Amino acid sequence: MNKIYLFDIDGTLTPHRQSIAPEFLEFFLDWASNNKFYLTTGSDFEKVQEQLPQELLNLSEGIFCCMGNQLFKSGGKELVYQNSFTPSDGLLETLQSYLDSSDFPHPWRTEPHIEYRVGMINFSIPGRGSDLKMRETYSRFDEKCRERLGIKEVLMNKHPEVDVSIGGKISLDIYQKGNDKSQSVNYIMQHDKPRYIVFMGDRVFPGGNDYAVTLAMQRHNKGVWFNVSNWQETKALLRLGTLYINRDGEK
Ligand code: M1P
Repeated sequence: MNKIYLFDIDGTLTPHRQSIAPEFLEFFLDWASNNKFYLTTGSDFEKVQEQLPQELLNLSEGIFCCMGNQLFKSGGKELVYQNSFTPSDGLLETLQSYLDSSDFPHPWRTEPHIEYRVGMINFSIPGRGSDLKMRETYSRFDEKCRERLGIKEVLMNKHPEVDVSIGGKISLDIYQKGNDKSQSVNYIMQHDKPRYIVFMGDRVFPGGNDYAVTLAMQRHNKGVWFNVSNWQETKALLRLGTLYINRDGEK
């Protein structure tokens, strides 16, 4: 197999925590019928199913959830592997201290603030129950105060056993050091052995949760990646891809 595509979901195929846009879905289903691709996300499979229709999941080679700590095949029917992660009491105490000290107003918050997923936890000051409006409110607050960046830096210094990344708009993903999205690339390289991988994500920069994918691609010396701002850019890139023939002589 020559080429495998790998896509992040939130911010790449869909707006954050929202369903795929109908006009993109139509295009992507057609594209997906002619190309091999995997999905990789910080979210759990339940959220993936909320955002992408089963028809599309069935066309994928696999779905890496929870930062690559869980892999499903056959559209979600077959669990291939999963990792476990138990946060230490010290880590949970540090998270609680941030909930106590954050300047984000308490009345605007909704529980839970910690979501236990396979191989990771997700921590959110405004809470996982935030509606769209509160997600935007916190996102603006965070852009101004850089709260999540501060939390990430402190957590990684104080708890060197974990890695922390900023995935979406209101939360941080926390998992055992090294158990990040690079697991997706390592799996594909070992099992599919493609000549190269094409990756698209919206957080391909140091500190972003897609960055580890590109580091793994560099280690394997395979592939190209694109940092996109939204699904419209992903669509434009996929359309461009059909316009040229690459050095392997394939479209
Ligand atoms: O997939 C990207 C991120 O999507 C959500 O982020 P947020 O709720 O902060 O916008 C979360 O599921 C997060 O874990 C995930 O990395």
